Amino acid sequence: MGLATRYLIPFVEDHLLQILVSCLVVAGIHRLLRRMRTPADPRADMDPLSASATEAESKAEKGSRNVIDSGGVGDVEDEVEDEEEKSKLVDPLFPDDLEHIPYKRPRLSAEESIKKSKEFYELMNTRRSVRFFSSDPVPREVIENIVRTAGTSPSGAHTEPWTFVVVGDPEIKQRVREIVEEEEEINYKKRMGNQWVKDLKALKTSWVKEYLTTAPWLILVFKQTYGMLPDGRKRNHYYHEISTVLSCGIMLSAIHNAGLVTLTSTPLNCGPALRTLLNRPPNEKLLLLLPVGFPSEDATVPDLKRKPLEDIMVVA
Ligand code: IYR
Repeated sequence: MGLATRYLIPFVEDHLLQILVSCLVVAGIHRLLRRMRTPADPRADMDPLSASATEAESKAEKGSRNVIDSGGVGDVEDEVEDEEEKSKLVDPLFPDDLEHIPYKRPRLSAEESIKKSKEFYELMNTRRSVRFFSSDPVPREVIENIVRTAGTSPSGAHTEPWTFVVVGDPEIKQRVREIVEEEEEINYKKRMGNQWVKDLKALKTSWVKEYLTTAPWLILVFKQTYGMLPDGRKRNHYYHEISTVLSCGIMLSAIHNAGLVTLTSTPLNCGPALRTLLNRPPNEKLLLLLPVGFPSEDATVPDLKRKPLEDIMVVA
């Protein structure tokens, strides 16, 4: 007590201004550090195609605060609404009294089921990623059926957060190729790094993408990060990334089933330019670029083996 009266109080009285200024500086630094620790946009590492999206674009994408980014795989925090957000709720996706109707599938015998699952596996096991395409035409109706099939995919709350842009026009294909090759050259030379380029060497990939102009069709798959209501308000698209990727898996099966080939190409950093070229709105982000057609006569694929069942399945 004596010490406080003798030293502390006179010290505080003499240095009041300095103490106040120091407190303000410390509070400022604390705020700055907190901001720096706020996690980056979780999409940044899941959306390489849009990696060069501008600040303005990402702001537009986040839009009004009632749109929750639940594109990833369900971080609880993503789904939590605060009071302010609740007051901006839009109408629910479906009426509360939405009818639930009976659903049945023909019941196969065990033998039939084994036979069919084996046949489907054998069909899918002949699928390969192909880089050499024939320019032979493929009827548009086939592409329409493939897109319809992709559209049967499950999606978060049935939001169907996908857009499939189909390109058959040679001039647009040429522009797509130019955009992709320009970025891919930088990717291979600078962005991907030595290890990645080394890992791909045997696959004979490069930044030259002839297939983008040879294949009769390109399908560009966009995920919709949120939906737009007619009045301009935004609607949450839950799990937009995983939903769209699921639709892509179904699409790959549909392409293969139609006797065609594709290449699951994911050109880094081309998303914004391709979105602009194709006049897609800011809520759409490119996920995959699929050339679709017949393989060329002299097409080859690397002699790769698939992991056996024992290596991919664990019975717990
Ligand atoms: N996106 C590049 C590089 C590439 C990356 C992977 I992983 C591949 O399996 C193949 C290619 C390209 O399309 O060339």
